[in-house]
Amino acid sequence: MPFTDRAQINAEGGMGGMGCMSFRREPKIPKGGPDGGNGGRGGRVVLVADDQVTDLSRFRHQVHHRAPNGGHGQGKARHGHAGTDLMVAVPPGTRVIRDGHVIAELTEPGDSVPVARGGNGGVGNKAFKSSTNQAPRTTVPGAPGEEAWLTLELRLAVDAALVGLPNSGKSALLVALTGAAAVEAPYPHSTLEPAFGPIEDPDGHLFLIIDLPGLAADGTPRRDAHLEQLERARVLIHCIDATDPEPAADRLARAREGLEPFLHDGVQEIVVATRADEAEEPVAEADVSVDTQTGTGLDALRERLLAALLATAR
Ligand SMILES: Nc1nc2c(ncn2[C@@H]2O[C@H](COP(=O)(O)OP(=O)(O)O)[C@@H](O)[C@H]2O)c(=O)[nH]1
Ligand SMILES: [Mg+2]
Repeated sequence: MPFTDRAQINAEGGMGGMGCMSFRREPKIPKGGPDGGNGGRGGRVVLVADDQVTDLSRFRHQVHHRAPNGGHGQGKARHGHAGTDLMVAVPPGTRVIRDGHVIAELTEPGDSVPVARGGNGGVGNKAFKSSTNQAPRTTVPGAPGEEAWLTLELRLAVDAALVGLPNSGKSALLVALTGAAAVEAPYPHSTLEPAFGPIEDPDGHLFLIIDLPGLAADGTPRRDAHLEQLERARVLIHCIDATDPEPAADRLARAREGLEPFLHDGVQEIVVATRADEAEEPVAEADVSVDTQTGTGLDALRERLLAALLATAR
């Protein structure tokens, strides 16, 4: 399933259970009073961030999420049980939007937000007994649960992003920096799919790097390319092909223009000339030159990247 960072879901709280109409019936008590119990309240729908979930793709086919109903009241003044909450797992980094307003950001695993209340339980006839009405036959049914349409937007907590024009060596660099296994994993078939990999500093802190193949050759953002995932990136690793005869400054400017709408203030950029092994001359605009064939420049890049990540630490 392709990487999905946006979804619409419908959440509905459970119905409240019905109030019960019942009269006490026992052999030695001919005229027992009303003893119908109340209904339980319906369950809520609660979104909870779970780090086992990596994106929003499951919601393409699971749109409706309805919590269990409350139990019905019963005779002998027994109340119905409350409906259990329906916990819906979403990836950490999910923003929850209702009626155009952000109602929650579920950043850390375990963060949660109720999105649809359960309906109130009904009222049994026992509750209507009064001095003037000893045998009420009145009950109140359970109320329907709250219903809401929600937009979910995933903004991954990526630390750095590999960006650049197509064929600028992003994928090869992600593999070289973070290890191929991480890259091959979830979305191998489309060139528009982001790939991920971790990089570790000497203290063992992990930083997440994303490879975002989102620009067309002319520098314009491609549709459905998930460039919104740049929102949390603090460092851009801007790749530029050192073997391309077109002036590097022009290519950099083109890519920067396309990326601009997706960047926030304070993001740092490291310009990396790739395929240095095949290049005739070095790229003057580059901060680092690398070549994934022999590994030249990778340590220098790693050092620079970690320094930039620490300088911009969240
Ligand atoms: N010789 C050489 N080839 C490279 C290097 N980095 C990438 N390539 C090749 O350049 C092409 C484009 O690289 P790729 O990582 O797919 O670019 P992307 O489109 O930006 O992800 C591929 O054929 C890579 O094998 C490098 O350092 N040296
Ligand atoms: Mg690629």
